[in-house]
Amino acid sequence: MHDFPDYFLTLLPNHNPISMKRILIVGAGGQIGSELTVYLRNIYGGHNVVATDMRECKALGETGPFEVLNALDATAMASVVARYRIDTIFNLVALLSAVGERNPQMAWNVNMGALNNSLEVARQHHCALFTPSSIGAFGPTSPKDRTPQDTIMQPTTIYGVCKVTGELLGNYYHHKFGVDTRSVRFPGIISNVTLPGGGTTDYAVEIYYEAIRSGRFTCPVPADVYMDMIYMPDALRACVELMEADPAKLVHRNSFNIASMSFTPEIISAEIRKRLPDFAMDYDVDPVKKEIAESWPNSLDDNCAREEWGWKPEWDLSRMTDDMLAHIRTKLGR
Ligand code: AKB
Repeated sequence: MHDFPDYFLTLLPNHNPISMKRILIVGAGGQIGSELTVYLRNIYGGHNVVATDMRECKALGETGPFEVLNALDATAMASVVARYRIDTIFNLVALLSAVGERNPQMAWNVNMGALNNSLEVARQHHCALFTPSSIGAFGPTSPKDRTPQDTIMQPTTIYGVCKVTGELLGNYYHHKFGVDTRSVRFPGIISNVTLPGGGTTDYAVEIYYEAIRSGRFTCPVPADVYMDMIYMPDALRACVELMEADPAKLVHRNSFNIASMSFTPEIISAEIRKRLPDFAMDYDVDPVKKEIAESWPNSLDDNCAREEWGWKPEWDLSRMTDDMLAHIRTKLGR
């Protein structure tokens, strides 16, 4: 057995002891990867989690191994996997929904190229593979409220098309080759370490920074559009809990709906105003983000994740708002 930090025992209360893993994170420099790397290193040990990104990333090299890796280079990916005797890959490479609409060809090439290489390397080197899907895998013809796990998926963005294709490919590699592929459909992720970039839900991160920085925010998404969101600590825990789940209990694999909170720009702004009464918000709606946001579900039904691997969110909008404002105040020195 390995020595794990004390909090580790409370991390997965309903699960078997955590297995030892040697993990590769592809695209570790982004919003999820920068925090997932540290989170996984705290659980599995720094030297067992290899962070990689296209660009040098000093901070990720301070707590464990870091390699510059282009996820579109399958040979280079396979060589890192072999060198570090990796058994689990987290592929986090993706151009997000709004930026994808500016260059659909590039979004397809990057998102599918990184996934395809991760699947093939996982197959050849007998690795498990986690790849996030998204609420963006749904589209205007999906049921809007409490969108079910298994339902119509006809997204109207290239990002969503990549996510649906990725889910199908993940299931295909599991059935055809026995690769242990698993995934969750992430809501918009709210965090205070690394900014997201190019997403439709990014406003829900930017609003907190601007609330502290200037006390005002111009919102690019219409006032009354609901989207599902999740706070980073819940998102990180979901990754580990799913990858540690007993495979015999998984009816689904790619990909699980998970949910924790759903709100509109007006609701999050009112929540901030409870703490900062002078906070003001106006709108300059971006037509691309409007169309995307309106095509996505208002909220997801996450019952399958709850039943099959014990998913349960711990953060709601109020608690997250307290935490976000406190962290960003410290970060900005205000
Ligand atoms: C985006 O807005 O594109 C992402 C997502 C919900 O997948 N944050």
